[in-house]
Amino acid sequence: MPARQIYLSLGSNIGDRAANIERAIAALDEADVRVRRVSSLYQTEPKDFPAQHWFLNCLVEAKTNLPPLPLLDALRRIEFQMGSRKLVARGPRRIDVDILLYGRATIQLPELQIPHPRMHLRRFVLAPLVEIAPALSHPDWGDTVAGLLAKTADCSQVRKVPATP
Ligand code: PH2
Ligand code: MG
Ligand code: MG
Repeated sequence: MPARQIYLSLGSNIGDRAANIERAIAALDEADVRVRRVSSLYQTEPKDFPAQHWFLNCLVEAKTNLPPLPLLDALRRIEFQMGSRKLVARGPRRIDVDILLYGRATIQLPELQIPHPRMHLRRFVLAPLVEIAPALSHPDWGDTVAGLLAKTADCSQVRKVPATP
């Protein structure tokens, strides 16, 4: 299978959030997910389940030979090995790694939907994605990610963390 370009959203709101994201990115490389680009970190207001700490989120572009479901398994393993447990749906998480896009594929399985069905509703996904791939589009959208960000109804707060020199 040829390597596919994928986009992953990473988030953490428990413990040392920046260290958690850094560790997960390092673990991706060991799981046959070759990281190509990483966005800035963003401080983001919690969505869907408001009574929790703010998240740090970032976006990763990578290449992988793993088919979609083995990729999902590899990401679940990274989350589990880092001690991340999903106690509440959309609640607090040490690390969460979600697949947004897998090449130009559309996947509708109970355990995996690609493109991620809520990504256009999430400024914490779109803002870092626009930073690394503004012109990216998918056949299901008829729009670029920059267009999705311009049109999103989500007005939750997303603040880019300035790079440390
Ligand atoms: N993840 C969720 C639910 N809400 N909010 C923000 N800001 N960032 C996230 O990564 C996030 C969320 C479920 O995975
Ligand atoms: Mg998530
Ligand atoms: Mg997840």
